[in-house]
Amino acid sequence: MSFTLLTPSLSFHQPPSPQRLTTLKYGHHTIRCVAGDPAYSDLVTRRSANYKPSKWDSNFVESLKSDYKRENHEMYIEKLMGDVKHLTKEVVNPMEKMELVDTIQRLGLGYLFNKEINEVLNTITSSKATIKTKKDLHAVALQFRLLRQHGYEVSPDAFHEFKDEKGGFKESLCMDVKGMLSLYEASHLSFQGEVVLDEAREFTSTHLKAIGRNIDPVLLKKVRHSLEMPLHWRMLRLEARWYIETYDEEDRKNPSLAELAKHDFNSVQTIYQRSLKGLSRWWRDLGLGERLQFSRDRLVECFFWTTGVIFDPQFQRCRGVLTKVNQLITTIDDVYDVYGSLEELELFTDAVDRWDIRAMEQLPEYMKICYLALYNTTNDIAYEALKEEGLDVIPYLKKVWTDLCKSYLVEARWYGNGYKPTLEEYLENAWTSISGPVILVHIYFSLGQKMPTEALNYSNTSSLIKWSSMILRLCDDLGTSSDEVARGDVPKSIQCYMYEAGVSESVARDHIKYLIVEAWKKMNECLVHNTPFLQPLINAGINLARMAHCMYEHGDGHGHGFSNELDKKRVLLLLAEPFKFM
Ligand code: 0FV
Ligand code: MN
Ligand code: MN
Ligand code: MN
Ligand code: MN
Repeated sequence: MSFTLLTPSLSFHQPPSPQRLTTLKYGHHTIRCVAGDPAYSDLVTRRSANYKPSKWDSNFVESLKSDYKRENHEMYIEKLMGDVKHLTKEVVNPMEKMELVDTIQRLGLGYLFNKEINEVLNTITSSKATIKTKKDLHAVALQFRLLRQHGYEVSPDAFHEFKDEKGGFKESLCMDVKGMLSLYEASHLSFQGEVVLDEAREFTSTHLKAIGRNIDPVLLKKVRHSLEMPLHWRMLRLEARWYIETYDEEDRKNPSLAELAKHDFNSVQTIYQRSLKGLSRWWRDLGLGERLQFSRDRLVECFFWTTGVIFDPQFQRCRGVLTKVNQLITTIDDVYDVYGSLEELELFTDAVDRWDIRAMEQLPEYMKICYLALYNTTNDIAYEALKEEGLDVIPYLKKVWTDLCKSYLVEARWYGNGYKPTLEEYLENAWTSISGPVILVHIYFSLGQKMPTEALNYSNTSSLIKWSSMILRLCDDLGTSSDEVARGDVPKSIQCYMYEAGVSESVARDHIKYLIVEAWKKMNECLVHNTPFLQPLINAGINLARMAHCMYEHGDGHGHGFSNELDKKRVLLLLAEPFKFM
């Protein structure tokens, strides 16, 4: 089989010789020994990240239980589903149709009404009715956002209507808070070169920040929420949770929608709970976290990532795979960044590249257990794909893991040599070393459908994987690099830019935030011209980037294991606390 998954082949010029002798200084003696020998391990100095133990007791996790029983509400849910379907047909006004679709999606119900949503969007694109809305900023912006989100070709030219003769947005728009908010949200779906949307984002954020309290309180709440993080960047399930609560405060809410959203949220939550309990047992039985005390034991956080990336209840198998993969990435990343010596890391990288059980022999004890956990878990994942879909995915899984380890090694060598890469050089390696390709390729083969392997080489697919990973990397650097650099690590994007451009940390951080916005534009371009079978992967790519914003919004959510109360509360809302019914 020949394939060139995700073009860049990482530089890995010197394949290590497993028997290479290493010279270590011990007092005034010089000792020569081989990495992997017990004597070697006693002599090498190791870093520590002082990661704290998991905040989530496995007893607590494995006893999670919801009072909500879907079986008791099945008939009623059926009726509510009917009500909503009926509603999508009944509403004729194009503006109301779009608002209905938006509400359905924000309540987290979009996945239940794909057919109805597509019907609505098709009538909107094909009817002349929308022309009437030309002067209504909210309508134009909402239409743009919905159509673009769903991959329709749509131009932002309509926004020029709202500019004055000097070429800027009309100041009078400031009175229209709802329209400004819609334009702000729409501007985050821009492509490269759509200057009018950059201007819109600038204009609306400035003016939305300045609005006073004299507006409708629910609208004010929405404005603040959006300024904190735009809708397009938000993790879907947490957004659903927030919106369900906010929707209850609306004067014009539809009771069937409000009820259905709560039932759906609670049912999905029970599915997550069951899955998390099983995964917690898997991790406990594996015992890897316990053996490798230096590494992050973050099963619950890894599951939280997973629900953000793949939320549909139907993708249960995929969530299982992804949680395991996330935890393995987390552990192996710590081997490279914290504990392993350069010689050991060369050996480990070589062993992964060989993908051979015999390669384990060359490794020190602590790496053997790690290697076998990776080897067995990956082979189990591949076994499932072979059994269920008749696909041999080992070459693909092996390739992404090898690329990841090679990119880790590049960083370890840079660190070892005190080398300071340019930002560009760093990023070319770092979008791989953040593990996005490992995550997305595993998702691709665990969706429970026979996925065409060639699709991974389509330029649009590679581009999606690259830019999603890039956002993950940049957000991670914003959240984690202060600690990393303090304990000893390669300069991350922020530090690379500081050295290169001779600027302060705060200027460098702003530059990284700018790069995130640019990466989003490239990712948005992947929303169009795609084949339907790639849709779940596209969603996962976008959701991975959203998760990155969510995880690192308040610092290092993953490494610190949600030590701040706000983050902890989020996990509980998502995984433990159902909506109550009167
Ligand atoms: C981040 O850690 C980390 F471990 C990630 C993102 C791996 C797991 C990925 C998911 C659960 C999505 P860290 O900041 O140490 O990563 P780098 O690459 O900066 O060492
Ligand atoms: Mn790393
Ligand atoms: Mn790390
Ligand atoms: Mn590192
Ligand atoms: Mn990091």
